[in-house]
Amino acid sequence: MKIAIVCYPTFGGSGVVATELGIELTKRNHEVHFITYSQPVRLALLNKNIHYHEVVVPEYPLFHYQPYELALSSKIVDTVKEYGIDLLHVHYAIPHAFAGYMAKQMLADQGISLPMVTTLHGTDITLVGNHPFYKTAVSFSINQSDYVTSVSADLKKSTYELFDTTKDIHVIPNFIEDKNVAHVQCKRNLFAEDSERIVTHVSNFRKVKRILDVVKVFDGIQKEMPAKLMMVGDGPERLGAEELVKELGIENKVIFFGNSSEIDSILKYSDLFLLPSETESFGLAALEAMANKVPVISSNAGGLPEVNVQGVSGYMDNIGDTDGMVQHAIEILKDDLTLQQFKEQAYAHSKNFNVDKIVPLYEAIYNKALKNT
Ligand code: GMT
Repeated sequence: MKIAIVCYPTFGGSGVVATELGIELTKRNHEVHFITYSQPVRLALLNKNIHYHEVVVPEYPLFHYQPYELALSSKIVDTVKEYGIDLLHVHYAIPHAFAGYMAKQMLADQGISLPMVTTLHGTDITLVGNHPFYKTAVSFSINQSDYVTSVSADLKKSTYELFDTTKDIHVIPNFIEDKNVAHVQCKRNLFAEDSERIVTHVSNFRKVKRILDVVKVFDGIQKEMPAKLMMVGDGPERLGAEELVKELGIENKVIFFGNSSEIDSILKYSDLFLLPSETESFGLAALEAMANKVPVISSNAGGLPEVNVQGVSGYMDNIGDTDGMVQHAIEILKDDLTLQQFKEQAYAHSKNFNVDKIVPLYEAIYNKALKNT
């Protein structure tokens, strides 16, 4: 099958899911064409079945806002015609599903049918898409998609609650490769003493991630045992977190890495992962941690209870309950035997989301879309 994937080319979240999915599809003999504004971060073009088509939006002084959707829908149409694409899969509703719909219409006008699958990822529904300025167009694009998937049952529920749609939504969770591989080099001794526990957080440091809670929980942990905090990622809340770290006098225990392409190597030597988010449709970062044998302390927001199992892969507390999170973190980190048990349990649980179980669910949707559109 020839599949065009439209996504954001970003470090985490929907961009990573879309890129990893595309790469996996090529291993299953599909031809994949990424259409986006820059090369997806995790995409290495080493495979004859992977193509990348850049959407260029020429700057013109008349436009206060440059018309990305227009350039994207034109690019989709041109790519479909040039390469004989069978199906379009858009990740993140805004504006991709809308641009996809426009492309479908332009192609239909030329007698070409293009089935479109839309995957809802989270903030396109819960935060951004729900804004009154976008809501009408997002409802329309969901309803016009041939098939709609969401990354958790919770996100599916929110979509029905927030949008005017009765569309069938298929839940296909985020997925992960088996990370129990020896080739990732462990650089633990560069950052911490053997006696210290390593606590890690990875995100885009947006408000929804509650970065200050990460620092507060770590502060509680380091009062009870020697520990270091690895802060991986970058975004608007970083400055506030750095200030809180100084205020608490724990600068020598916290490392801000910025964006990193060495997430697996950092997770390999981590003992605990913190994800106290305000909202999280799934929590891919938590799953990546578990796959690297790192137990997770998270909030119980959104789809996180579908990923983190209380007392098994880690613990969950209410949003903002940093005291509860500290207590649960200490419960996991208190001795080597307990920590090892949680590490193994987290890893075992991550296998439920193995790429070989989840990617065929997307293929099944593609087959249905091709048959029924
Ligand atoms: O978490 C983010 O802020 C990035 C965001 C995105 O849209 O790229 O991630 C969302 O999609 C991921 C992949 O499906 C999910 O695992 C994240 O939970 C989800 N983020 C939120 O819902 C906040």
